[in-house]
Amino acid sequence: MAPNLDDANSVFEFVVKEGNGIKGLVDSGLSKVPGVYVQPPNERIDKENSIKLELPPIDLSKLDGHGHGHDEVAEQIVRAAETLGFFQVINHGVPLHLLESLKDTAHKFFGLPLERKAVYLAPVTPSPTVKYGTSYLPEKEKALGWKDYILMQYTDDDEALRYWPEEIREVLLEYLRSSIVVVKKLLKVLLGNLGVKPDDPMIDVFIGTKRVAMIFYPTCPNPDLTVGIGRHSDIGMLTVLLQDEIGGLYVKTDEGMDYEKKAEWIEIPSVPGALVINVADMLQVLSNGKYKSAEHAVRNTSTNSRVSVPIFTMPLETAKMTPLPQVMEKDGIAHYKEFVFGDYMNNIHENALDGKRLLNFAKIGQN
Ligand SMILES: O=C(O)CCC(=O)C(=O)O
Ligand SMILES: [Fe+2]
Repeated sequence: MAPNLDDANSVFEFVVKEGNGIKGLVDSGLSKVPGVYVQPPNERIDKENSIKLELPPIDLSKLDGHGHGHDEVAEQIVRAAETLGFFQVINHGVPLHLLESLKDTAHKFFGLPLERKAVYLAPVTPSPTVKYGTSYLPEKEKALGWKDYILMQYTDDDEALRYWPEEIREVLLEYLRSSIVVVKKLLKVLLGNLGVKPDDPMIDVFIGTKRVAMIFYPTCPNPDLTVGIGRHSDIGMLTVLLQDEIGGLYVKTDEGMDYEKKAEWIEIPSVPGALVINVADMLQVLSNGKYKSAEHAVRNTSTNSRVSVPIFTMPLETAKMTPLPQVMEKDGIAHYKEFVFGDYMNNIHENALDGKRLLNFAKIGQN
């Protein structure tokens, strides 16, 4: 049944509980967003106070060789991770036809009838590793995000082939396989720069948890008032993100950033064939703060729906996190305490999005 748009409970029931999502809300016809989607002014993404990222995409094909080309690219990667914490890569080895197919598949999935998607709502999903939903933590947020998503945790191919939605599993598995190769290359460069020679078992601990999502940001009648995803940093090691040509991903600059602060927000422009890479919290911790896990958010548009396909690589839940000994030898002072990654994750799942507040959990002198 169509919701009563003036009644927050009715909207919540329709969008969140029944699983119609924002997609269902938009399809039911609306000329302005319901009140629960209106963000407080300080949480909105002010386009007027933004600039586009000028950093050209980094050409990863040169990483495969040795010598000058390799070192130059490695330096570009390190520099980007130390300053903004976001960069784009091209010639990454993930097939371009696969990227196109992922975007099409995401549109098709969210266009499926409710029954095909609602079976993956948290209370009924056949596997805890697959979850269809909307916003971030709708039960905990004051204002909801204008997005629907399907999120999967990867354990092995058999499990994925059994439980992930059949419409999307093949492309996602191929995307995961080829992107993990990219993540490993980048981590070798980033950890290598810290004086660490990571072997395979070490990398397997650091990126032992892998999640992949398809996110759908439907057309929004009031994009100035809403956010697709509010300010947050990602919790793991590195995130690989495919965004489409609509754009809308913004990084928030902050005082502590070694980046020329020209605006409050830096838009990561859509570059055909590129993947966006960002540093997440655990890489910031391991590097004792050298690499920056930047706050970012997504702005909606009134003219187009947008899709994105992120892969979140994270440590094993049991992994101990603390600044790496090689970094400590140089730095002397640790800015983060030792903790178990699973505890960090549990902490995030209990809190609505609030920028990088979560990292305080790991900061020395904060609690
Ligand atoms: O959709 C995007 O561009 C960003 C998504 C994101 O930041 C996230 O899911 O953590
Ligand atoms: Fe993110």
